This record gives sequence, structure tokens and C-alpha cells, in this order.
Amino acid sequence: MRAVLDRTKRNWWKSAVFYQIYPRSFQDTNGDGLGDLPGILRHLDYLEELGIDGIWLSPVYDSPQVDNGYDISDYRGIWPPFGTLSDMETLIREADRRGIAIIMDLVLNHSSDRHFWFREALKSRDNPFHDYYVWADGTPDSPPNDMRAAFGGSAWTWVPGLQQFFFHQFAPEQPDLNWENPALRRELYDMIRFWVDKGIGGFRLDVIDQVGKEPLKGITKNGPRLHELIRELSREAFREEGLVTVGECWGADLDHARQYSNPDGSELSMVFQFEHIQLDSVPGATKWDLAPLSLPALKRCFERWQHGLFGQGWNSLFLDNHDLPRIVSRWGDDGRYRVQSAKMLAIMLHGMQGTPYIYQGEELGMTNIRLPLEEYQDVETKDAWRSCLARGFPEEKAMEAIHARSRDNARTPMQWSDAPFAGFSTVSPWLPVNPNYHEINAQAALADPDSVFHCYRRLIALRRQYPVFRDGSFTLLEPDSEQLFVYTRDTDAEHLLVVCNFTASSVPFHRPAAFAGAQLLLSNYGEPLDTLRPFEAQLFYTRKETC
Ligand code: TEU
Ligand code: CA
Repeated sequence: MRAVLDRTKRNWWKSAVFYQIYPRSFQDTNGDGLGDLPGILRHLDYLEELGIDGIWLSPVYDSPQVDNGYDISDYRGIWPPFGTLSDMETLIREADRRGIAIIMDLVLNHSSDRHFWFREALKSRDNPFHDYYVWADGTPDSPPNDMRAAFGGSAWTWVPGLQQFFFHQFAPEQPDLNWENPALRRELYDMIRFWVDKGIGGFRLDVIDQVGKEPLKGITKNGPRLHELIRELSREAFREEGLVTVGECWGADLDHARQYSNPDGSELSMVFQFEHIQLDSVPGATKWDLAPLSLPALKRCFERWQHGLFGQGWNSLFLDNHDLPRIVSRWGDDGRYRVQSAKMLAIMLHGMQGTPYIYQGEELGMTNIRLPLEEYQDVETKDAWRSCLARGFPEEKAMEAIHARSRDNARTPMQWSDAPFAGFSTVSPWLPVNPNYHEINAQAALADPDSVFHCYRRLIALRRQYPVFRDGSFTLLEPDSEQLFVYTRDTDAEHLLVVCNFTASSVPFHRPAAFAGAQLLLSNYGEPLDTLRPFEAQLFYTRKETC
């Protein structure tokens, strides 16, 4: 039996590994082609075997599903196709029995336009809920400014009945909440307490860096009052020591991240920042403007964050989530070296300081999918096709960008077995199953000691065993190498070396003298040679001489 973390302890999450579930695509149990809460319950043993300490659950609240639940119409209810509140309570209890915390996804920047507050707000300018949203006067054809919404079109939508625009950073069905209104903030805090009282272990905060917005000045991320608002949220809603909170912050630089994850606990536990994940796009352009990844740039980016938050904050470590393409297809090789490169990327990431997040299927080395345009479901992808063509992309180039970057790459159903529909469902699912499920599935991975799954399982166990993973300082070696990512981690007592070959070629490498007699903790090949094999990764460990 693995040791379970004591979640009442301050900073327990620094020793934890989290696993993200996108419920729609995890496991269908009632034959409607959509994943559900009982489906998560069915696989808790699988997650326990993997060794994770918590589940970040993408939104399960009631929602019209314009953006797959990131448009919430009732923060205290469960979307009926996912199950009931009682299913949720069972999940919290059963997960807890296995030492697994449930981290809920809170979307506090905007609600659904079907939420009671917004329906009331539409009734009149002096309705008490009107000020829960962000409005501007004007005339239908002259919005206050030219801000654009993330999923296309203007960020301002006209309401003829009120003779006003409302502001939305995402779809028009996702109106932005007005955090300047104290009554709104109070409602949000009370709602959070409702879930804390149900035994929730913490929260992931959707686009939380956008709540200090000042749209009339064109400010969305990192507004002037942002950290003040976060501190109030933390004080009022996240009082317990043991709650883990992770903010999704596309706008976070090191300075902001130090404030958010300040060790004094006044804001959040940690944030997701996205610098590394944007290095393979044309700078200043969109995510659809593909560019090759520079390995030296990636290494310098990780080095800056590892150094920048050392002792002054806390990193979250991730390569995949429900918005990102599959990492093995992106920075690895999803053909011949799929297994080796998926393991290499895992070792590269999990060797660093921070709390790792594994996205469902990443532990199987699941890959991107190439669908015909009409089979994509994602609101962002649909807009991408229109906007890429409008920007002059030829159709093939737009399709190539979608195949590489669509969020639906991450959202295809979880591949459990080689049964029909990969064991995800008994009927054709809401989004096609990747046809490679005959080869890539959990059943096969569990049975194969050399699978990607078992590599993640060992990494999680090693992180628990050796304090250097949590505490060690970071030193980048070979910074200019275009092929190798090599670093060490150090405490007074322990010394760790991580060596990764990012290419499909053999690359000569001589281990530093300090690691001559070191123990090989983990590798994705057998015993080390003088040359690193394609996508080879090695973890070496020594204890330091004490005198
Ligand atoms: O994503 C934040 C966000 O800014 C996304 O638009 C992101 O830029 C895009 O997905 C990258 O391709 C969060 C959620 O993770 C996402 O699923 C939601 O659609 C979005 O917020 C709105 O709630
Ligand atoms: Ca279902």
C-alpha cells in the first residue's frame, strides 16, 4: 500500500501528483456516448494503481455546454447527463477512501448566459443582478472598443432591450462577471464554501488572471486590482490550510507567479503558466501559426521558472490539458518512437521541482487525431477554421493547423481497451475514438511492464521516495545542445541527474564525473551505453558523502 498524504498538512500538495479528468471523455456508463460521474468511480482503482493524489475534475456543473461546461448555469448543481449531486458525493467519498482528493474546476470569470443571474440582468438596467455583469452604453454599430472575443467576433454583444452591450472574453454565451460588485463576490465565496463543506480538496481556477479586468480601458489579464481580489478570495473562501488552489493564468510572468504562489499562502498554492507551451507558435501571433520548437529556448524557459520560483513560490508542471494537443504528437514522435518519446517527456517534466499534472490518456501515450472538419465539436476549432481562412491561410494550411492544435485532440474518448469504442462507451461517442485504440489502451498498458503507464507509475513512486524531487535546486547542463535536455537537482544529501534525448538519432553523451557510480533509478531503455538512443531518458541518483 502506498502512503497517503495528510491533506490537513500545510503544503501537502508540494509532494502530490494530480491527474486531470475531462468527464465528458473519461467513461460512459449509461450508453449515451458521454462520460459521466459513475464512469469516474469505475476507474478509481486504476488511478490508485497509477499512484496519483488528486483529481482535477473539469467542470461537471449544470451547463448548456456551449464550451463543454466552462459555461456554468448552476454552480451548485450537476449537469444531469453527468449524474446527480449524490453521485458527486459518492465520488468524493470513494476517492477519499483511496487517498485521492477531488479538485473542482471553478469558472469564476464568467457564467453561462442561461444562469439565473444573467437572465435577471437582461430584464432591466435596475434589476439587482444587472450589475453582476459588465455593461457599456452605445449604439448597435459602435461598440465601446474593438476588443475581440477568444472564440471569434467582438467581445461586446448588443442587447436591444437594454440598449447596452455586455462584455464577454469568450463566446457570447459566456458573459463576463463583474468582480467590482461585492454582492457577486460574496455569492461566489458562499458557493465555494458549499463545495468545501462537501469535502472538496481544492480548486482549479479558470482564467483567474482575468477577473481584475477593466474592459473599457482594454485591460483583461493582470488588471490593476487583480492580486487584491485574489487575496480577498483566498481569505474569504479558501480558509482551510489544506485546500489546494491552482490558478489558470495565461498572462502570468514570473513576478505575477511569485505573488500568486507566495509561500505566505495569501493568494493561491500555485498557477499554471503557459510560457513553455507557446514556444512553438510564431511570437505575437496565434496558436494556429505553427513554428518549430527550439530546444535551447525550451530549456531556458524551464530554467528561468525553476530558478525564479525556487524558495519564492511553487511551480505546477504540465505538458497536456484539455485545451492542448497531445504532447507525444507535439514534441515527441507519435510513430515509431511513441512509447520511448512519451516516457522521455514524462521523465523530463517529472524530474523538475513543482507539482505535476497528468492529463487523462497522457499516461498511455495517447496521440492527436486527424478528423475531417465537420467532425470537430470544439467552439474554438470551429472559429479557427473561419478566422484562419479570413487571414488568408490556404485551406490545407488551416486544416494542418487544426490537426496540430485543435483542443479536440485532447478530448477524444479515453482508450480503455480494444473493445468497440475503446471500452469508453457501448455506442458511438460524442467525439470519435482515435482509431489507434487497438494498440494504445489502458488494458494493454497495464499488462505490459514496459508501457508508458508503468513509467508514469514509477515516476510518481520515485517522487514520493526521494525528497530531492520536491526540494532540490535545479541546474541546467548543456544549455545550447539542440538535442539533449540535461539537468541536475541537488539537496545537501542527494544528487539527481536527468538526461533526455529529444531526437530520433543517437547522440553521444558523457555523464558528469559526480554520477560515475550513480544508481540508475529509471530509464526508457535498458542499461546505459556511451551513446543515447533515440528519445532515451535516464534518471541517475546518488547520495552525497557526509563527513
Ligand atoms: O481556457 C482559457 C483560455 O484562455 C483558452 O481560450 C485558451 O486560450 C485556449 O483554450 C487555448 O487554445 C479556459 C479553459 O481551460 C477552456 O477550456 C475554456 O474554453 C476557457 O477557459 C473559457 O472558460
Ligand atoms: Ca453517460
